[in-house]
Amino acid sequence: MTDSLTPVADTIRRNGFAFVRAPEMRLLLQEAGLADWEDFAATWGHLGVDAYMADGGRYRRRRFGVFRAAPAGITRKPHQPHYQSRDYNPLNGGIERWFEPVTDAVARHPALTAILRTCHSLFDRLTPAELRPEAWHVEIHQFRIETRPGQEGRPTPEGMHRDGVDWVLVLMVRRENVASGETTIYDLVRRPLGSFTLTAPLDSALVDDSRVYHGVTPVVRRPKTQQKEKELAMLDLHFWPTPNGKKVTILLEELGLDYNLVPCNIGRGDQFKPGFLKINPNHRMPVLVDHNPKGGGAPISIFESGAIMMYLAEKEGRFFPQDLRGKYEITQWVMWQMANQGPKLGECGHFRRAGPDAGDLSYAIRRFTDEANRLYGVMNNRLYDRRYLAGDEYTIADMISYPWTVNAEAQGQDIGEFKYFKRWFDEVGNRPAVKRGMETGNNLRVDPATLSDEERAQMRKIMYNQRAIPAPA
Ligand SMILES: N[C@@H](CCC(=O)N[C@@H](CS)C(=O)NCC(=O)O)C(=O)O
Repeated sequence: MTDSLTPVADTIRRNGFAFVRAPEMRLLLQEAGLADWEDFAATWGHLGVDAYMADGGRYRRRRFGVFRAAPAGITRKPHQPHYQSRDYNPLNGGIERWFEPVTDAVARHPALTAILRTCHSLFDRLTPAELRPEAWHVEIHQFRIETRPGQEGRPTPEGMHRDGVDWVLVLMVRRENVASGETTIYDLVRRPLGSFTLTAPLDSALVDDSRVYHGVTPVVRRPKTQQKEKELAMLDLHFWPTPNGKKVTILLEELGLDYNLVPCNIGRGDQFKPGFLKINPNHRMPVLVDHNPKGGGAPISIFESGAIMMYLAEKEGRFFPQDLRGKYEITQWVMWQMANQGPKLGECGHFRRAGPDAGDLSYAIRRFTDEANRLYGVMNNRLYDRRYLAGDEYTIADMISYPWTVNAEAQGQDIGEFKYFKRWFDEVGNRPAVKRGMETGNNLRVDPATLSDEERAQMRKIMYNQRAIPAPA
C-alpha cells in the first residue's frame, strides 16, 4: 500500500525510528481529522503532579488514558494503573502507578483521535501479519516537564531505555523557555544511531521499541537574560494601538513570541518619517521587521497586517496550515478582511465620527453603515455551521477579523442581530492571548481631551486630507 504514511513507514523499517518534523506531521494528522489543536494543547495546563517519581522530583506532570484500537474503531477502556516491569524501568517501575485520567474532553478530542488513528494505521502496517493483534492496547500519557532555577526537568529520568511495548510516538505539544532536551536513539548494543530535538509543536519521534533504545537529556531553564537578548533582537513591530496593529499583537501573543514594540505615533506623524517610509511606502502601521528570518540573511521587513500575519504564522508553523486546501481556505478570509471588513468598517467609523464641520455626510454614513451590516451578516452566515471562519480550527483568519468588531456599536451595529457571530466573538475575545494582544500598547494612547486646541488641530491636519507625497526630483 502506498499513501502519505509510506515515507515514514519506510524510514522506521530502515532505521528503527523516525524523526518527523511538524509540517509533515501536521499533514499526516490533518488527513486523519486533526482539528482544534490550540484547544487540545491548552489541556496541558491542567495536569496534576506525577507523585510517583522515585528520584523525589516534582518536575513532571501527567495524565494517563487507555484505549483499544481495532479496525472497527478506537474506543476508550476503563481507567487503570500504568505498570512497567523493573526490567524496563528500574527507577519507577515495579509498582502500579495510578495517574489521574485524561479528561473526557481530551479522550474524545479530534486532535487525539487523529493521533490515535494515524498511529494505528502506521504501526499496524509495520507489524508482521503473524504478530498483528486483532485489537491493540494503547496507552497515552499527557506529560509536562517543568524546570525551575537550579532544578532540571528530566523527560526520561530512567535514562536510555525501552518501554517494554511495541511502538512509541513522542509528540511535542509546546516548548517554552527551556534549553536542551535532546533525544538520542541507540541500537540494541547501545550505540547511538541519531539525535534530534523536538522543538516545534507537532515535532514527533516514532520508535520501534523492540529494535531501539531512546533517552532525552534533561531540560534546563533558559536564563532570563538569554531569553531577552535572543528574542528582543529578533522581531520589531512598528505599532500604534489601533485595530490593524492589534491583529498582529494578538498573533504574537498566541505564538508566545517576544517582540519589541516600536511606537509609531500616527497622530504625531511618525508614519511620514523617512526611516519609516523606507519600510512602508504606504505610510501606515503596522510594519514588522524580523532580524532572524528563516534561512538567515539580512533582516526582512513586511507591511500590511495580512502579509505580516501570514509571514509569522507560516514561519512558526502554527495557525496557518500550508496544505493547498487549508492554506487557501484561510487566505481567502485574510484577503476578505483586508479588502472588505477592515476598510469598510474603518470608513464607517470615520464618517460617523466626523461631526457637523464635515458637511452633509448622510449618504456616506448610510452607505458605510449598510456595508458594515452586510459584512457582519457575512461573518454570521459563515459561522452558522462552523466554529471558526476557516473551519474547525482557530487560525489567523479569526485573529485578523476580531479587532475591528469590538467597536460594532460605534459602527451603528447591534451584534444581538448576529447570533452566530456573537458566539464566535465571545469565544475569541475570551482567549487569554487575545485579551493580552488587545491590551498591548494601550498605555501609548493619548486622550484627545488632554491635548490643547492647537495640538488637536495639528493631529487632524496630519491624519486627514492626506494627498500624494511628491516623488523625489
Ligand atoms: N491595510 C493596512 C492598513 C493599515 C492602516 O490603515 N493603519 C492605520 C492605523 S489603523 C494608520 O497607520 N494610519 C495612519 C494614517 O492614517 O496616517 C493594514 O492592514 O496593515
